[in-house]
Amino acid sequence: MSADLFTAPDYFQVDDLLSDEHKLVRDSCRAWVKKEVTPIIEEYAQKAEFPAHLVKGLADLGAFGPTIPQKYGGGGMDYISYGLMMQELERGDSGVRSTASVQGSLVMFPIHEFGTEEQKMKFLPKLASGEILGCFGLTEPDHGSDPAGLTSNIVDKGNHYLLNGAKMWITNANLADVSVVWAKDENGDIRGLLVEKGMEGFTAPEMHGKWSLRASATGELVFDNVKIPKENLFPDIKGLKGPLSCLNSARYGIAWGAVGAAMDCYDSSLRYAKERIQFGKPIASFQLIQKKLAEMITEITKAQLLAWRLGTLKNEGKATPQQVSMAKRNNVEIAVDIARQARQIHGAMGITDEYSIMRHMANLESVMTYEGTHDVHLLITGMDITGINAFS
Ligand code: TGC
Ligand code: FAD
Repeated sequence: MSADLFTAPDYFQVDDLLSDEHKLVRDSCRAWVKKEVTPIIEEYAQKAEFPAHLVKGLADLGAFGPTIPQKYGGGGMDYISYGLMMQELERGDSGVRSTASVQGSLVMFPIHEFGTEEQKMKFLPKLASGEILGCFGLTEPDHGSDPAGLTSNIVDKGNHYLLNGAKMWITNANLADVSVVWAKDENGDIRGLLVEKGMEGFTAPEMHGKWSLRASATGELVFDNVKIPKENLFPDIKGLKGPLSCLNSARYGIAWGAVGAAMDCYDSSLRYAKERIQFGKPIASFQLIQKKLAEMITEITKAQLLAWRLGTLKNEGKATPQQVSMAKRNNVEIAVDIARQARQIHGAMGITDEYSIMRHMANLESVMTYEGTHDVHLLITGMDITGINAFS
């Protein structure tokens, strides 16, 4: 890959809306991505391997549980800092951001929100320091957009629960030391439990053959009469609102992260268009190229402002899940469009690993599907504004 010359666009002076602490967090994350991620990520994506050596650096940056209280090893930061981190990580690669999203929002968040004090003390500090990795198992082979129908189940056996079922498409499944798993109890209520690596009857094979998020590990979780100690159950949370409330936090991170991928595509396109000569002129002098670049920066600016405003609402405890859905859907969509336009601007070079464009484009196809598909988020907005459920 070419040298990382990334310069972040900021057309509406969003920087002025950030505190010194926000800028410090953003800049240290940006520098880390330049030093550690961009030099190696194409190679790992080409060989479809998770760059496990980045885990320690992510932890040192504070990317694992930035909003979790420091008492449990988290960063104790606000939601703007968290968002900026996700933006910078996804500027490097969506899979690197995924690792941070899953560890922080989908593993540490539920343990902090729903776990007992013992569960918090046992897992959170080690997750924050990257000593252990976690994963989040909601999706099943037959239940993706409709997790209410999930069939993984636990049966109360007196001194333990017996867990059966299977999860699919789980980020970091094969690497996880602890899996947050959602299964139904004998009353049909969805419950959350902590499944630990090495428990008898539990396997987590890696899935292969992805054209997207190739530098991120994805796998299955298979439970065959796994004995789960009673102390590994989240005691009080019941129903779909448990896993869905974790998604609010992760989807929020994606709303920022997608802006990072879009910025990288725009920045590379602007530079390439000014340098590439055709018909005796830089291609940036042609109106059709300028139209693409102008539309990219317009959409990035709107997405930055949407993410920032959502962050301030989250800091005030006022952001609704429906607002999160709108931001996730919009920002991923504009990022996918920008990656496609960027690929055209780069011509044939755009399909090579000299540039990050094609990798971002392929990654963003997964981002559009996971954490609720593009159309699921549209229907969430539709239901919010009409009061009518169009899902079923
Ligand atoms: P519905 O009847 O609407 O709701 C059931 C209960 O849940 C509550 N609720 C929420 N609570 C918190 N946050 C939200 N966002 C919530 N949405 C709903 C709701 O109030 C209700 O509570 P209660 O007390 O009345 O029981 O549920 P539904 O079955 O009709 O489904 C609604 C729908 C389709 C929106 C939901 O199922 C959905 O969001 N589906 C998409 C599934 C999804 O996003 N899966 C993601 C899996 S994890 C993942 O992809 C990780 S990728 C990781 C990475 O690498 O980054
Ligand atoms: P489906 O639900 O089968 O949807 C197929 C199509 O039908 C979509 O276009 C969808 O929008 C549409 N559709 C479905 N229902 C409706 C409706 N009512 N109205 C209109 N259209 C509808 N899950 C986890 O639990 N943990 C993870 O860590 C995780 N990581 C992932 C990593 C990757 C790389 C990927 C690709 C997925 C991951 N997922 C994870 C799963 C992800 O959340 C699901 O793929 C997603 O929720 C969609 O489910 P599905 O793929 O089964 O699609």
